[in-house]
Amino acid sequence: MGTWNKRDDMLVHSLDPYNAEPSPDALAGQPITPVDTFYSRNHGHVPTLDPATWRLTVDGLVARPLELSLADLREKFEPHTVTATLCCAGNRRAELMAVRDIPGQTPWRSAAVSTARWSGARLRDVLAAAGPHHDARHVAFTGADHATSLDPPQPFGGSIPAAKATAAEVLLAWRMNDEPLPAVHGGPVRVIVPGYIGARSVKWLQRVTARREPSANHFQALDYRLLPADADPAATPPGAGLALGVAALNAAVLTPAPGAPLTPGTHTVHGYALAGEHRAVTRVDVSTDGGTTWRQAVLDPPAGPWAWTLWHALIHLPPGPAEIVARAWDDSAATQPEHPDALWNPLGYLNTAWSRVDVVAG
Ligand SMILES: Nc1nc2c(c(=O)[nH]1)N[C@H]1C(S)=C(S)[C@@H](COP(=O)(O)O)O[C@H]1N2
Ligand SMILES: [Mo]
Repeated sequence: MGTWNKRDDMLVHSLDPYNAEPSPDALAGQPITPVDTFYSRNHGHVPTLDPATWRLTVDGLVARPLELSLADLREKFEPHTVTATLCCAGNRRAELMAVRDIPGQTPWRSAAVSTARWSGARLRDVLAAAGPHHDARHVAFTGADHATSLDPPQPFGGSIPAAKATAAEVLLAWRMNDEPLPAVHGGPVRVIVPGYIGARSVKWLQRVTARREPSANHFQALDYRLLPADADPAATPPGAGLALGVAALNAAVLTPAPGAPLTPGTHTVHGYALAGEHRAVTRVDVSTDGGTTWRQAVLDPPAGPWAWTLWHALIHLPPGPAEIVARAWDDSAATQPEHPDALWNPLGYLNTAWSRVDVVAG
């Protein structure tokens, strides 16, 4: 067992803050990611909070501010379970960094993504108990951790529109895969915002605030934004660029691994695909000639409307080098862009380019 009870074969980008993604073959073909395999993305030290003394404050534009213990959440609200995929907005950043450097950011490969069964109370039920004002258009979350990259360190936070906050799938979760939510994943209680970038699923939740405007927290106002390619992040005012929320259509090859020595002949390619909010993955194409010809992958039925689509395809490799390429389509007939060059952005978010893996047969 590695750090935070993770598998020894995690790719650990940094130990503190702990940033690690699983070996891609550990995700392949597994609809639910075991807790010891689930990627983890942290901006500060993991806080260890005592579930017995933990309290959640619900405040802002509400008629009745609340202070809730974990026992209150369990006893006063109906429990719900949602199978949801979390994907970091920086997933696949390494391919953007190969186009042009992105200093100071984690070079995530294709596995900053995982799926779990999350159980807890619906955020909308908790908000309803507090009675939000009609002009509360956003719901902000604040965590207990402090981002060590900021001077002075600030708590991690973010917000989602009220329309999403009151949707049935958004949870205040205290269980992950039917176990108590582990500290590294935000225990005792975290937010789960299915269909949004991972950053909005705030861990170690302390405060839920109904607001007129989006959160002013660094990670909403300045970070997790899609800036134009020519913008200087250091000179960008708060709120500039596009605030990332809804996740984007994406897909990646999980196996075979890049550079894998393979025998000529038939092999199975495994991967995942994700659609944006309220969209479904309808097709995944796989090519072994860099995208000149394609065949369709077999899609596994997803574990629910908020879970990834796992897929596999049989390929035939003649002797020699081959480039395996995958791309997904959604139910609006949108597909992914061909090259990361077209997507490069100064903070390195949302690389949704065709996934490419070079292998050699022979
Ligand atoms: N409080 C807090 N919440 C957080 C973060 C964090 O650093 N602090 N990281 C966010 C990001 S960027 C992602 S991708 C997910 C990662 O969740 P995981 O560590 O459970 O995989 O948590 C989000 N919630
Ligand atoms: Mo993230």
